[in-house]
Amino acid sequence: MSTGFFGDITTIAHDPDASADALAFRHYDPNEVLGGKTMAEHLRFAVCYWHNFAWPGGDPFGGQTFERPWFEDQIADPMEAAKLKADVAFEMFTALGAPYFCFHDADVRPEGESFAQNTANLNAIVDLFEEKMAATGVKLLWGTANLFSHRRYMAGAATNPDPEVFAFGAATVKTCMDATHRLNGENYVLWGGREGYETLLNTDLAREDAQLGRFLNMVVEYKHKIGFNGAILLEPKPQEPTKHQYDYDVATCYGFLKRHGLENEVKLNLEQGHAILAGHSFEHEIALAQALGVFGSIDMNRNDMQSGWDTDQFPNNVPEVALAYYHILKGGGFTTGGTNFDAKLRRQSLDASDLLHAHVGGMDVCARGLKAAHAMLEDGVLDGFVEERYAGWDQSGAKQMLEGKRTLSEIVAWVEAADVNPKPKSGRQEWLENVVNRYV
Ligand code: XLS
Ligand code: NI
Ligand code: NI
Repeated sequence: MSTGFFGDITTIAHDPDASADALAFRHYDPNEVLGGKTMAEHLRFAVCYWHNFAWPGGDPFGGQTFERPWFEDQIADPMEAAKLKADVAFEMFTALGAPYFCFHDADVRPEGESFAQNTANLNAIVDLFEEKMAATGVKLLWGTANLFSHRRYMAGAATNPDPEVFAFGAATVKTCMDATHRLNGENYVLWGGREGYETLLNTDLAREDAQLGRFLNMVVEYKHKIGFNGAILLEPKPQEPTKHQYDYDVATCYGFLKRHGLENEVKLNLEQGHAILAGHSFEHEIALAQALGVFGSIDMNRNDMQSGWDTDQFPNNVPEVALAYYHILKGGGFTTGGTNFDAKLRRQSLDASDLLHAHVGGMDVCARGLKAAHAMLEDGVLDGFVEERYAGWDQSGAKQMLEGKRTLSEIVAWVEAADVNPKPKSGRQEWLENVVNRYV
């Protein structure tokens, strides 16, 4: 029995010729094959629970704008509300044909008075999810714990000066990992929302680093203990909500993982808007994570160029998205990861159909980006140029330098004997940009 929230819409089809206002995919065809994989297999779309079903539409100057039948002001029993929310959520995943979803504990279950009550509430919803996943075929891309909304976490979870908060957070992560494991989640994400500081005047950086390192090591130990085969992913973000966050960007996270012996255990979930906040581009973060062997998954969204906030808008810039997928495909594509829309409506987009249009548009933008990225790789023009640019390193003398077989003095001898006198070559950036422009 449908909740009727989306009217009579139950599925959205691929129809390139659909009329302007019709809900249809113009570019995303889950069955279209690119390089031996379907688009669905390449993109591995996930719908997030929090922005779509838990967020009331507030901003710093105003509260709730959305009226949803499962919100507190509409339904007295919070567990009934959570169930209705789940019904609507699965109706949306199904209508979109999204293979995956993602959630935080706090998005899906009512907040209890105690840890035990939170766990019981979560487990009741996980029972329900199990049934719904079996009935619909929708899978879990990742689960996570919300260790940032409740006031107990105002000074962080793992990095809190109070060990009781650390313990409460650790216990909560265990229950969320159990839930993710039960639901066959393919990853477990940790976004350190308040793992950072507001002022150095009250903060001990060395202690907080040690606490965060121990916390993540416990997560990895527990993953092995329960035999969770998914990937553990950290999600970098430089600031917001705190002034400075420890998981600043890919480079910072990699240093942290190395320092705590976790670089082979933990990978990264990269978000478009977070890359921009850190002063990078999305493709920079993806390419660096690939280069360091820690690429895991992506949170797809975009920021408003003017605002300087993490505005979590749906993507609509095909060239940008194409370069992101270019680096993903170049690294071999997703394994456990996927494309999670960590994106929300604008607060004036009140209707149920706005939720659908937002995702349909986002999925179409990703499909266009993927097609362009695949074509760029297949034609090999860009890759070929890069290979040629580094070709000198294939020569034996050059190899010896890189492999540590030549000292500085030996290099001097070689430079003198062979009269080494390098001639600069063009990097051909404008031509490369023109090449990209032909695909997007
Ligand atoms: C917030 C983060 C958050 C994570 C999951 O900025 O993107 O939504 O993806 O905790
Ligand atoms: Ni995110
Ligand atoms: Ni974000």
